Amino acid sequence: MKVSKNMQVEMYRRMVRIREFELAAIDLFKRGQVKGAVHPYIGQEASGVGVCMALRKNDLIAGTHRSHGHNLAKGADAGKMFAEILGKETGYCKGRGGSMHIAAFDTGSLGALAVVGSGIPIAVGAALGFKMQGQDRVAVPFTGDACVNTGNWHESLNMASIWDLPVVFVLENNHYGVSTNIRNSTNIEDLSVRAKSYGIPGVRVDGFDVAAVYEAAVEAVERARGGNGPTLLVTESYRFEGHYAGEPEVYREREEVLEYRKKDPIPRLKKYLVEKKIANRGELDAVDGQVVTVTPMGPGN
Ligand SMILES: Cc1ncc(C[n+]2csc(CCOP(=O)(O)OP(=O)(O)O)c2C)c(N)n1
Repeated sequence: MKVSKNMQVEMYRRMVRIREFELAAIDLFKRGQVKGAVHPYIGQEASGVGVCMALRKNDLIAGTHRSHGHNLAKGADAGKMFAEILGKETGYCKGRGGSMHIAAFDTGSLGALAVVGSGIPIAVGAALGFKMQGQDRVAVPFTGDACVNTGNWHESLNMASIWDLPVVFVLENNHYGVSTNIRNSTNIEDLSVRAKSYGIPGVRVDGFDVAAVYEAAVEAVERARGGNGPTLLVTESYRFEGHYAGEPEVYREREEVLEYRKKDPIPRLKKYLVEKKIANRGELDAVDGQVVTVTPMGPGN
């Protein structure tokens, strides 16, 4: 599939925007300005952006405790998100939800839900609604790898499969559920094979490659929108930060983190765009410059 220059530069812009947002959120947390925890999406940007670029504005997403990136990728306003994280009335949920429960209905975000697996049946319910009302919309629940052994996950995949619901189940395998490596909780390496037991396609992509994620997502979204049922899309990724900001990370070696950091999706895309002469460095540096203006102060502060 040919991804246009504008599309690739937009992918770059959205990923940098998420990275900047998360760095600022970590900073606010460390300065004691955030009540509750912050779970950074740093390292996983290509997954959320690749998927959300394949969606229309009125398609819906449901998230997890780690969903700042999903919301921003779907087009949420960074100022209203910061305001929410800071518990302000001007936030998306009037400051009542905080970092882990941001719902941005204006951009199709049903909400981030911190109880592992709880967003999935909500997205499936939305998809059932679309089908019953004859709407050609798609619902996308984002989940982490720790979710694959929850009842919600299995029941939802089964129900979406038997009713051919327009869902794309996005499973972001960052290899850890808090401190537990997926190897210690699940006895298969390729999680996409689980799709087979529900009679739906299972696709596994490099979650550091935004174009690869986008292409796989376009195919799954078209399938869902065309009435042909759900797909399980596994994006192989890694979180570069701890489970939450300030978490001591005693369960993994520094070398492992540094090895994965070499796959960083943002410099990777920048290098690709420059080397293939799709965009010039100055143009992308300008994107970096624009995004730095994201401010934690938000509207009405
Ligand atoms: C039902 C339930 N059990 C346990 C927890 C505690 N908990 C919070 S995050 C988390 C791990 C989540 O891992 P994963 O789903 O892989 O997402 P990631 O944090 O890697 O993005 C757990 C077990 C929870 N929130 N909900």
